[in-house]
Amino acid sequence: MALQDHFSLTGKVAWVTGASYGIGFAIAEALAEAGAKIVFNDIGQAQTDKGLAAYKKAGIPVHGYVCDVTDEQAVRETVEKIERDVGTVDILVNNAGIIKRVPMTEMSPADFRLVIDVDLNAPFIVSKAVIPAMIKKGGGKIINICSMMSELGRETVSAYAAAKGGLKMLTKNIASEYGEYNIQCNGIGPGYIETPQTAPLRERQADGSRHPFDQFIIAKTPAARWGTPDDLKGPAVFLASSASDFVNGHILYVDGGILAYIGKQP
Ligand code: NAP
Ligand code: GCO
Repeated sequence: MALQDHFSLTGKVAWVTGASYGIGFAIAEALAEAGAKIVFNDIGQAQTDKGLAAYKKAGIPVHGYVCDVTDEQAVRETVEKIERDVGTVDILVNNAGIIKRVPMTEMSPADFRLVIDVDLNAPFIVSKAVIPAMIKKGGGKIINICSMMSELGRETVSAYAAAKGGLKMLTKNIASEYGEYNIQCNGIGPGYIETPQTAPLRERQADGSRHPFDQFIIAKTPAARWGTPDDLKGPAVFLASSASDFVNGHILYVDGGILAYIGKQP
């Protein structure tokens, strides 16, 4: 097989969760460009419809489903619909996620549990739902969208860091438990990416200056810029393709070098 053919996803079915926009949408675009049939879901009909319109505008044929990824029954039913409408899921990208930025001592247990539910329990639920068919088919790819907070903490993101740290270890455990069935489970750890989720951290100040956190991230990133969803496209195609068949349990950080850098001297 020619080297470039290893990056082809032709004939594969890829499900990207929570992919109406943001990082998930960009990853779906990339997997489609590499030849995959794309499936996505969102939590409500309105958001799913917005996603369908966005994919249509981008010229990407997709199948969209309403599914709350924390609801195991809904996930099982969605897998059945995907298998009926499109085929067995070959590539799963556990992208759906939320964050709540609250000082831990002020955070309610309910909010803590909600973040853990979406960012950690849901990847377990969705992976559990697709692995049996992957085993029957002879293999598959699972990509969990981790975070800088899989490795680092910071103020106000205790639930998110706990979830993303757990997601790193869930990734390693799926790789360990199902590698013998030719299932590769890896993570992508984006740095700070320009999406709606980080918009509050980039808001211009009243005097037109950059948000203090924005300035902080620029100083902490060797590339001296925020990432964009497009920066994640190549890594996602690599981990979704046969080019990474001997990569398993790895978290690929796409962070512009944040984790390697002490930060620019003020
Ligand atoms: P985003 O803009 O907030 O989008 C998150 C997506 O997940 C939305 O489409 C959202 O749908 C969906 N979602 C949330 N809860 C869901 C549920 N229960 N069921 C189904 N869908 C659900 O986030 P993003 O910035 O694109 O991030 C995507 C992933 O990358 C997340 O896992 C995030 O933690 C991770 N990440 C982001 C960054 C960053 O800097 N942006 C960096 C590292 C990792 P609704 O809009 O309908 O709620
Ligand atoms: C935050 C940000 C981060 C990013 C991302 C970094 O509040 O610190 O939202 O958590 O979303 O996870 O990798």
